[in-house]
Amino acid sequence: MNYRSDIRNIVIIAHVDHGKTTLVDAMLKQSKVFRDNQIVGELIMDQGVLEREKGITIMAKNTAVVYRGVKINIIDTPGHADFSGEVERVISMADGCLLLVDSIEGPMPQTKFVLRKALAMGLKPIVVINKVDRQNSRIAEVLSSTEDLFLELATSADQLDFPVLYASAQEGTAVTELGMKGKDLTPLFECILGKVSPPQIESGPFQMLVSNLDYDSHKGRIAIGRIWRGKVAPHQPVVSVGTDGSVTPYEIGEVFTYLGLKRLKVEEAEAGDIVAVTGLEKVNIGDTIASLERPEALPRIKIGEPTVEMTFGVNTSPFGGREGCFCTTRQLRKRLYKELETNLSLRVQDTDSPDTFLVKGRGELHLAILIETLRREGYEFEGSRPEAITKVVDGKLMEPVEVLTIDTKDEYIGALTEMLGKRQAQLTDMRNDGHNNVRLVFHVPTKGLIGFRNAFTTATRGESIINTTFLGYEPYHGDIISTRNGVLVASEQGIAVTYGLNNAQGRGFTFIEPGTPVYEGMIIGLDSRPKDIAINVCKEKKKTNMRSSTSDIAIKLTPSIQLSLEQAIGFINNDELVEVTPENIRLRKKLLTQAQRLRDISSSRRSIKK
Ligand SMILES: Nc1nc2c(ncn2[C@@H]2O[C@H](COP(=O)(O)OP(=O)(O)OP(=O)(O)O)[C@@H](O)[C@H]2O)c(=O)[nH]1
Ligand SMILES: [Mg+2]
Repeated sequence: MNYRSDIRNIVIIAHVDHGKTTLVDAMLKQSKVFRDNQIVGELIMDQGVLEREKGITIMAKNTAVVYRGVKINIIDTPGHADFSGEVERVISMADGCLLLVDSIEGPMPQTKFVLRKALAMGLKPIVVINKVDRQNSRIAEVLSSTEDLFLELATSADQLDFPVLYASAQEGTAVTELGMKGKDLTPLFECILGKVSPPQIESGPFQMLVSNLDYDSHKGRIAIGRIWRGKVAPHQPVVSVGTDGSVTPYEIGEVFTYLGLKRLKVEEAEAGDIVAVTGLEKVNIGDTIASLERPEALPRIKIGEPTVEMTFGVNTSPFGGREGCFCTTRQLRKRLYKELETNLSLRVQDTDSPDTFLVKGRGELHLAILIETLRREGYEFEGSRPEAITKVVDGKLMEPVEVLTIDTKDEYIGALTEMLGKRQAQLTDMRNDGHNNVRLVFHVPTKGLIGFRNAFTTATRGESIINTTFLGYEPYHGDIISTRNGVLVASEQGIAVTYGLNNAQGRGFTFIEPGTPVYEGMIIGLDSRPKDIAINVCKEKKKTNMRSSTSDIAIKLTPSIQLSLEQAIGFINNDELVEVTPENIRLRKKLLTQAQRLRDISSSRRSIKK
């Protein structure tokens, strides 16, 4: 075995918001990959539109910097548990990892999840306690709980011997000893060079594992991954080895390596490096690209199973097809199956109904991001309520369970434990810092978490932070009875008017403003009572010749509640749907007329009696 001392491959892992992308910013800026006058902004790697809007990383991405003549390939990953599949997808490209831990929050459930993955892959971790510039940081405690985490997860003694750095990604500084004044990231770069092993390479015919795909309108499909053996050059004949071992011959088009945000065209790349190659029209993530003489497959990437499912179907509402560019079953089906090529933890299945598909993901946010992406591309469709995916093991029904961590204030403990009790959550830990801040940890079935975030934000007035991570499958805990109130349903098609909406506000909250087109069966608000009620929100006030002193006073409506897409899919019940178009998100009853809904209730009562 040989080593390539001119390269290091690292992946940056952490819980959500602990500062991974900010640290990559600082590494890029300090390694001078930009021109002096170039304006690059913040969170440079978060280039996706939704990443920018939400301020979170959704896709793992590659970049590289050069430090003292050594190229450091850096992979930034998302920290949100719903995108764990991205970490699993790219982790095999690295030899070492930077494990970031927030100096106040300390190790969180996702810190544990990603560290376990990294140690299982045999990566050499460097711990970076980040955000040391923050007031109230608890660095000593955070370090000690990080050490505990390593003790719990390490599979060999040498994994306990990890270097620790104290950093402020925001200020672009890192130091090796607490109390030292940071100047720049030199200590971090030095630590990467000194502690992360250079890539081990095997000489012999070319072999690379595809970890990502990209598209270019001229170049076509671009396969990205690490070369494990040999060399690759433009026009080289190769094969791709697929899931079933099938071998497809290709000729490499161009070869690129990374530097900063650019891909550099090169004449040759060698084992140990991370490259992008063109010319392989049908290659997939997980496939191996290899030489003709030794077409051997590398181990495929292992991705965790999805835990939540919902249906996507053609929009069957009376407004169907009005606002979208792509509204047919064929278009929706094609787009969903295409998504599988890059969204590895997603699953799509046809169902008994030809215009409905079952889509499975790693959480509500994972599915919501997909819906939002499709909607912005011009797709129009309807989605059902997300459900936890159960499975039968040895004849026993099992369901997914998650660890729920809540950072909140003392005064909300009562309300939260009551809400969560109804959702079958069990409190496993509670820590108070003596300053009115408390961390609550629960084990809760995934089904109990669906729609919980809405209720949570309202109950804690937006003052608390919620995090979830997948724990495992446990025997089914029993059904949860929906605690949501009934909804206000439009009883007629037309345009909602102030007078009609005012009547509706007499019953509860409304979701639409006057002037909104509605159809019979569309949900326009939340009832203050448990039962649904149909209301004619298009009804105008009767015109009379008589002026009455009170009734002519202009009606003032309470502003409507605008549900975001994520809130909408968490809000609906099983007999309801979310209608998604590029312009609107509407909620509706599956059965549109009141007569149909009444018939349905009485027939389900009859079947219960039997
Ligand atoms: N005070 C302080 N804030 C920081 C520091 N590093 C990051 N932040 C802030 O923390 C927030 C999250 O930073 P990101 O870099 O997006 O975190 P991330 O780990 O990439 O988040 P995800 O990719 O969504 O998991 C941003 O508001 C940053 O400005 C730091 O060293 N000090
Ligand atoms: Mg990020």
